[in-house]
Amino acid sequence: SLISFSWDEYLKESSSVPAPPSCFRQSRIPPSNDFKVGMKLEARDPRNSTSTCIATVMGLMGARLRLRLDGSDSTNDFWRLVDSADIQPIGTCEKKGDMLQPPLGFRMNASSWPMFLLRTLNGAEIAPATAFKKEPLRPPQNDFKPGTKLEAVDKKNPYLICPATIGEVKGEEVFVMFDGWRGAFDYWCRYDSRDIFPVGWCSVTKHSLQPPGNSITVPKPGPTPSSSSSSSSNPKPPRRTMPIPYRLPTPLPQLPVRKGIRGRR
Ligand code: MLY
Repeated sequence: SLISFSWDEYLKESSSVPAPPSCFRQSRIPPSNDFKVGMKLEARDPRNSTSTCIATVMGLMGARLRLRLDGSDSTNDFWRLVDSADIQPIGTCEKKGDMLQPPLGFRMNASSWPMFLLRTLNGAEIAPATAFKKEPLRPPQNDFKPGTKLEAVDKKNPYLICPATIGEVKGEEVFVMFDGWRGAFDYWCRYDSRDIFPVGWCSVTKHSLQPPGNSITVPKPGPTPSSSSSSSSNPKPPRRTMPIPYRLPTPLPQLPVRKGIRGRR
């Protein structure tokens, strides 16, 4: 049946639990999104983190903004939360005695930057200071536990937030595993990353949440019955998604071309 994804049912089916909200560097009450498409602001250049640039809001989803650096092209858009420390009101940079920089890959020659800056800001809609929310504090330590569930940004498709599982915890880092995607999108990040969210975040902020992928999961190879077991009090080991072994038929059947599947990333 074509019913939408439900965490309640999914957690029961997988007999798993959400990572506690206190583990995340996210507000307990998610911030409202008071930005509008077209508004301008200052943003740290993701490709050159020492420089502050002018950016335009290209889109909004939940508590996130799709941003484009003025003078850059449409292929380098990025997403930030409204309470990200990477964004600030126009004028903040100058107040600190810093200078606004052209983005990495500025499409004109550098000498035209001052005039470009004047023109891009002339008559522009400036995001009000009240739309920028204070970044939440980082939790004092990495309290994530393997096997617990969360919602995470797919870094290869950063407009997407997906159901995921903590695979490993090592020092200040966690391994984020995307449920049903055979490990292809998994990544390590810091425990205080702004790209990971407690279960329910998308629902409360009205951000879309992808359903899990359809790759089946199999338990990680563990100790064989012959080897003596020592861990009886340990938490349940995380389940790793693995490819199903298969043999290609010969000759290969000609599959119909499905629009929107081929070539999408
Ligand atoms: N381009 C891919 C998108 C895959 C997304 C995977 N995430 C949700 C973990 C596709 O079209 O299938």
